[in-house]
Amino acid sequence: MRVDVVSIFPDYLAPLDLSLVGKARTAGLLDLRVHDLRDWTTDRHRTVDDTPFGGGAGMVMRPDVWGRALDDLLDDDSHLLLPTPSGDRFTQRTAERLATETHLVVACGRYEGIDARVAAHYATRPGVTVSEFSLGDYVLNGGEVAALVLVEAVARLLPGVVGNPESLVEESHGAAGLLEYPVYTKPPTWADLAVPDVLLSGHHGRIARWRRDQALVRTAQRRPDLLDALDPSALDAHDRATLADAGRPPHGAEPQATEDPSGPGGGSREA
Ligand code: JB8
Repeated sequence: MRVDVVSIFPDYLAPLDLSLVGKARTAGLLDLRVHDLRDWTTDRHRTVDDTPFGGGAGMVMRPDVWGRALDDLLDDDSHLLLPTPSGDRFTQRTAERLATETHLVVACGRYEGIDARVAAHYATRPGVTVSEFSLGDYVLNGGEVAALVLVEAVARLLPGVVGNPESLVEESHGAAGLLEYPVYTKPPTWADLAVPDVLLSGHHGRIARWRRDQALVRTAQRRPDLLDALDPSALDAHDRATLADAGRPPHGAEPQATEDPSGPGGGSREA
């Protein structure tokens, strides 16, 4: 995969030389290039911004400078990604889709953002997809941190980047739609805290069930919104019982009986 990142602070992207992403690059699995937007300025002061039409605070990035950069970098099969607080939420599903593509170009805005005609113009160019994306509901000073997040989330999904592909399938926000279970290693007691006995038992079936229950209860307690979004077919009867015990029956489950005046057997349960 080829990725181009354009920024007025290219040094902000230095962490992409390190760790897993750095290894993916040196291994030839990821062709990542970071560019200085000012390389596409034409004036003596290398100006990238100007005052907003209509007035208001701050400065806006000029479309002509961005246009020269993007005309150089985009090809006939490119995805232009624009970090912005008003974009679509970036999720693991977004990363999974992007990991199947051939060329990503990330345009990092600063100040009050990039002139809106840039996204509009490239959205009409054949062979180019434009996506505006946001990491979450908070405001950064520019798109660079979002570009770092995007590249790391996508790069680790590229074939051959993560040594053991099994570590990709079990993790939080994977296909299961649940948070990860808690993990432990040696020593078996630390700070007066013991590792749960089941994990030392060697009973692989019981361990798998305990981990699944932990994932369900944690998700119910911490991220009930994820449970509401779950495909009901992702939960079996044991899963539903675990969630009911946690006080969070899954969406669409019948409400839990509290006090039934008709007594046992007199309720609505079917035969
Ligand atoms: C100027 O919060 B953000 C974000 C903030 C920004 C720009 C881009 C992204 C450009 N401020 O994701």
